[in-house]
Amino acid sequence: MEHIDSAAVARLYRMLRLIRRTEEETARIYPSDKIKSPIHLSIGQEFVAVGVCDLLRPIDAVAPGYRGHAAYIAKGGDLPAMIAEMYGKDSGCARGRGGSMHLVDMTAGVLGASAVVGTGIPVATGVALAAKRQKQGRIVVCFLGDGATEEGCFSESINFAALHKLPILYVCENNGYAIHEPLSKRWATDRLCERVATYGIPAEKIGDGDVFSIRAGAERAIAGIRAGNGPAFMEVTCYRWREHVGPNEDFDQGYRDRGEVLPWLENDQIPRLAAMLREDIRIAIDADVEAEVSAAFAWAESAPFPSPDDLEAFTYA
Ligand SMILES: Cc1ncc(C[n+]2csc(CCOP(=O)(O)OP(=O)(O)O)c2C)c(N)n1
Ligand SMILES: [Mg+2]
Repeated sequence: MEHIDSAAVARLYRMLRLIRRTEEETARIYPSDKIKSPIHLSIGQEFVAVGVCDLLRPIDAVAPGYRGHAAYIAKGGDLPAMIAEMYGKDSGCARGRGGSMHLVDMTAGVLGASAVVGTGIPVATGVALAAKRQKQGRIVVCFLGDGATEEGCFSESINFAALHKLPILYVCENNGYAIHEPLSKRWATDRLCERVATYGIPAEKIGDGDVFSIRAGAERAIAGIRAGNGPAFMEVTCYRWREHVGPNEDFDQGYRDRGEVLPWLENDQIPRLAAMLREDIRIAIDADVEAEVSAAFAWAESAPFPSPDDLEAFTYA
């Protein structure tokens, strides 16, 4: 591991911890039914969004999928507005109409997510086309699951982005499953990066679950994108610790074995980075994160629901 400065460790640790604690709190509250939307937690996968988004500037954009809490928070999306959105409140980031799968914060550069697998890919590609034409140096990062690579729009979009040299980084969070279906039942080969490379763009797999490796990989990819060389692709191996949708574990469901998660628990980047920090710094970060998370939930809880008079607002017809 190359030298990493302590400010970067503290920054990455804080973000990992903020996302983890937000999602743990979401899972804890979920059975109370105060959270009105389905939730797809990224617990265990946070390091992907954190490593990549650490390199982005406010003007850059990210496109999260429906498992999007980590990308939203890591890009600087408003946390109280995200929690209020899950509570169905009017002050939610989508005015309480969308829930967890439809996060958006255009001020922070978080493009609106959707519940439909893969839909962020062509949208992010279109935003990258606009960014290229606007010539302000803006780049786009599109997060997608391994399942989303099976949608036709994935191939169409990367071909288009490669042809037009668009400033976009596609990041595939390969957690090995689409709902309960493992890769072995879906892909004839797992050589995803080779498939993508044939479109004429650099494609790198990061398989060690190390937030610094991901950050370094993203740094290489983004350097090329910012230099005007066109798109790049990263495949990051990760693992979903909880059930596909909902707050619980699901190792009793018969489609995967608890043994699969053990190396990932061992590799958890949060205690790893905590151990790299000076004790007093870590304690201060933890306290700060707890305060931020509880304030966000308290604000969401006390916020008003949308008025019934607004039932037909924001509809096209
Ligand atoms: C177009 C479409 N097809 C099917 C579904 C049902 N569905 C919801 S999530 C999902 C799995 C997607 O897996 P992946 O892209 O690997 O993301 P992960 O859930 O693992 O993060 C499917 C098939 C959907 N929402 N949209
Ligand atoms: Mg998946």
